Amino acid sequence: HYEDQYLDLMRRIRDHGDERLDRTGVGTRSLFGEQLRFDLRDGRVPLLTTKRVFWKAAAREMLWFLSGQSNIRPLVEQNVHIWTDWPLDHYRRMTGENIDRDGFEARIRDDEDFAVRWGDLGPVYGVQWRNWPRYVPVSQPDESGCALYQRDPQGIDQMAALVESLRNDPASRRHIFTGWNVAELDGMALPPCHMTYQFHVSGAGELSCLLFQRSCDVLLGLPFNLFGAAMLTAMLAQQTGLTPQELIWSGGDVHLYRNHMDAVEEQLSRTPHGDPRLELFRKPDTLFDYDIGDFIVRDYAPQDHIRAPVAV
Ligand code: DHF
Ligand code: TMP
Repeated sequence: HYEDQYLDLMRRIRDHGDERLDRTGVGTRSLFGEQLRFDLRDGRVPLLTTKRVFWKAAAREMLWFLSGQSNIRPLVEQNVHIWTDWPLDHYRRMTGENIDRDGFEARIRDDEDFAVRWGDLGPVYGVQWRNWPRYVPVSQPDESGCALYQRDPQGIDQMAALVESLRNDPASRRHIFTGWNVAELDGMALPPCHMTYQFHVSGAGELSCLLFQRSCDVLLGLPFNLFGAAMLTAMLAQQTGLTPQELIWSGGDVHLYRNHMDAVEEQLSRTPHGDPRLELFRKPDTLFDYDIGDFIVRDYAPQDHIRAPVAV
């Protein structure tokens, strides 16, 4: 079963991972440099069956990335809570106010000014994907070649460029987009984890995705990241007249948090079953016109959700 790779990775980190103290203070066990491969043909999707994965939340997150936004407000409005803890932590530290999560989300939802002030994650994924900063000269270069540059409000749309290159130059080895904008990492709530995506078109018109993830929370983050990458590959394939072939996931620091160990044991006691398929109902005009109702996962009958705390 495709999911055995995931469970084997979990087991190997549990048994052989290097124990270390991480940024969050929770502590992890980690392995460095791992790879997983998943077949994407005929709608196959690497969605875990040993626990319920809220794939619609992952899908809404991917659509939010594609919209170019970085404020959590649209996610909160759709009852997606996965990004709330970081702005919430920032708000508590800046104001000293001990607001709870529901109260914070209610203010984000009901008060636009509050959302603008406190709900933004900085220039994360969507901003870099759709609007990577570009600078244009506004003065003639002086004798040493120096000129003044101004930020062009219209940055580089890496996703639109990707669709174009897949269509017009399928054999290219440069089908890449990345969120890792070194100059802007400081302003991000978290530097991108799933940071670089490369695509490959086979001679037979099949599209594969290679994702590099520098840091991976195997229990909570990875199930979302795998679904997101498979969904993105399906959308790109549909837009460019290709068929999805394979997802190759590769991870840098691949870890289990110490406070996830009971959840990990529970999940490892279960056996994967089933063969869910991702289906797209319609073909929107562009990569940026999908909405949540365009996606359905068939034959997904997972085992119970396993609750675990996220390290902030
Ligand atoms: N930090 C850490 N430490 N781990 C992460 O996985 C992570 N992921 C981020 C941001 N920062 C992170 C964004 N993605 C959950 C899933 C994905 C995600 C953030 C959080 C999560 O908590 N999932 C739970 C609950 C999902 C829900 O309530 O909808 C899960 O069981 O899948
Ligand atoms: P770091 O920036 O110190 O590496 O912490 C980021 C944590 O979030 C780390 O545990 C990896 C995890 N993560 C994922 O696994 N997937 C994601 O999509 C995101 C945003 C974070």
